[in-house]
Amino acid sequence: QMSDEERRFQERIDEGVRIEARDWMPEAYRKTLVRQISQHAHSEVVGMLPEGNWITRAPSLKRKAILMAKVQDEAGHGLYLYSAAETLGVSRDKLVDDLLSGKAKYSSIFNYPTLNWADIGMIGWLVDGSAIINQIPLCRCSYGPYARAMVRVCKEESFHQRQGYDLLIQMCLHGTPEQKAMAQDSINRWWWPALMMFGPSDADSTNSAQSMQWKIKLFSNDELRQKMVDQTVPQAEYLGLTIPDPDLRWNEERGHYDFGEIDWDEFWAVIKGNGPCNRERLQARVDAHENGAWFREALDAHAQKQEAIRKVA
Ligand code: FAQ
Repeated sequence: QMSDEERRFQERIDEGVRIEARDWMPEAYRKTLVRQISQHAHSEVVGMLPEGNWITRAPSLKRKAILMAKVQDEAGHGLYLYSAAETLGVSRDKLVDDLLSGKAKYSSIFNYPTLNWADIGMIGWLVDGSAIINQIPLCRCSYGPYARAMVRVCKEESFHQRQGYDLLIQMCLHGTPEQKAMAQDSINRWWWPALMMFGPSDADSTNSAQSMQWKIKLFSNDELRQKMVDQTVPQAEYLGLTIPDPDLRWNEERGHYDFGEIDWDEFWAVIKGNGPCNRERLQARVDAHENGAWFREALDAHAQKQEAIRKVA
């Protein structure tokens, strides 16, 4: 049973009114947004690790500069998103604590290792590519601060996607047979995890119905996953790479590609903390936080000193 306030809130959503931080909102709406936005922020931050792993081994100065800029952008995205979450009355310290204690989720994709240089192109092409497909609709979601943060994030993600594809064009169309083989090995490992980024199938997506009613989500997990497949298959053909799915074929009647079943056991195992790199990723964040303690303490001491000076004056 909806209260009058809740009914009015839903009417505003249905009319396409943007909800702002100071507006009344149901507690469950606030909670859902904190969950999704903080999970998104954590993904950006943990997402720096797989690519950061290759900065010292980039094959040229140009590629190194591009990769450093991209990884820095992800840090920036994390910061915009933590700020968007803070407008909902939760502190960034609390959100970071939840990540470091293993309580909060972040995207499953960042629990896979980057084993060769083609993986850097593959992450840009497939992972940033999937991220854009998922995030473009979020620019129109019902919560103003999240929607506005997404506009800039999407512009940067689209540059990231292009740099990944450009890297793979170099390797696949202008590279040696060994480089092309490296790219094929990479897509063999990243294809399925990239499809898993969109979340469980609609039948198992517990949050979807409510989030769609509130226009936090505008498309279902399966709809966006289909969009990713349809958009990516021709790009793989151009690169001359084989997508590791024997069931993949164009369905003239549907006007979409049919594709094989995701290994859902693998998906849930990764989400529950048992993917190939979950422990390593979390440990890297815990170490970074502990190693940064002196800096937070120094900021605190500085603030207290300034406060004392102000009081005397
Ligand atoms: N990984 O009911 P649903 C990036 C959880 S892009 C982990 O369908 P929902 C850019 C879900 O939280 C990646 N957990 O959930 C970049 C829920 O658990 P809970 C980040 C997942 O929220 C590129 C449960 O499963 N993007 O970082 C995943 O309605 C390159 C049931 O699922 C975003 O976060 C998963 N893949 O839909 C950075 C986008 N899927 O909380 C660096 C915003 C599902 O009930 C380098 N988020 N779960 O315990 C969303 O659009 C949504 O949250 C979905 C999930 C679509 C991810």
